[in-house]
Amino acid sequence: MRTHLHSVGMDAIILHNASYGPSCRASTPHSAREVSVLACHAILILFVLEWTSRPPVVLYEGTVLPENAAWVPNAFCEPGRALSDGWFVQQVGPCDGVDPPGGQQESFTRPLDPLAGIEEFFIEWRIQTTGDRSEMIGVAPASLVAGGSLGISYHFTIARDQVRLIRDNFLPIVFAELQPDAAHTYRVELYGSKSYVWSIDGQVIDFGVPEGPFPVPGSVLQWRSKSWFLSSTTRWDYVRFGRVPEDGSGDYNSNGVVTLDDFYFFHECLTNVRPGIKGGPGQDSGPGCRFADFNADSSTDLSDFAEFQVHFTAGE
Ligand SMILES: [Ca+2]
Ligand SMILES: [Ca+2]
Repeated sequence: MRTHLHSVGMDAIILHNASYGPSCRASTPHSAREVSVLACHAILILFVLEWTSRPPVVLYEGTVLPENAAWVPNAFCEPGRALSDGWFVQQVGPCDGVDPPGGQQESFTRPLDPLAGIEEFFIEWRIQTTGDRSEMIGVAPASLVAGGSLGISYHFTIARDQVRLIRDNFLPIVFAELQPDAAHTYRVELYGSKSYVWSIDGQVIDFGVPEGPFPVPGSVLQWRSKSWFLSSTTRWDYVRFGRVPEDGSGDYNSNGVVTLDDFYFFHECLTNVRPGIKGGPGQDSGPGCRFADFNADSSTDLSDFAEFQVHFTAGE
């Protein structure tokens, strides 16, 4: 058993505590060797399937189309879509031949079953939309929903200057105002049955006791852009979810070692220039950067980088 980390670009599944299968080098005579190698490869494939079935952190970084990063698409009336400088861009509007409400839309869904039962779960996404808040009645222009069969859900609808969270019909609906014409960083942290915290750009918007643990078997995560009456453009920088990394560990993907994969996120924390979330001394680098904040002073700066280097184990 050893720790293994596997990634495919940055639109990757980062694996955790995976166990290598046997080496596929042959040490037997020719015919038997071929059988041995084939069997070995089959075993390795099974290992890979096992790894991909229980990733602790899943990343979509907007550098490939979502359907090429294991998200299941569902589109209506051929909305516009493009990749642009690390962002996935959706353009939606009324559908030719179809009277509104209800125009172009496309969603992407991914099951959360591999993470069911996890005690410290986060979802973080960064988006910007031009859509009007009048579209929210039709769950447009942008939404992200974490939900499942047990009725526990976190249902966000996002417009250019307002966001809405619905957890349950029996709970108050939470609205927050947004600075328009800017991308915002949304983060939800769930701690079993104990607590949930929702923040935007590092500022806590809502928190409380969840109705139950999440994710559970059958839970899914879905994000979408949709036209109800109007046209809009929504840009997704990333959608990330998985185990909340340990504070001050440098280990973003919770795989027990600090490597280049973690450095990608450490560097982001160090250099962030965003509303409410900034890298450098004296700045608040946000809740998504607690893993990078070795001295727990809220900022991610060069003193944290020095400590990151101490923990860094290249190639391991
Ligand atoms: Ca790591
Ligand atoms: Ca710090």
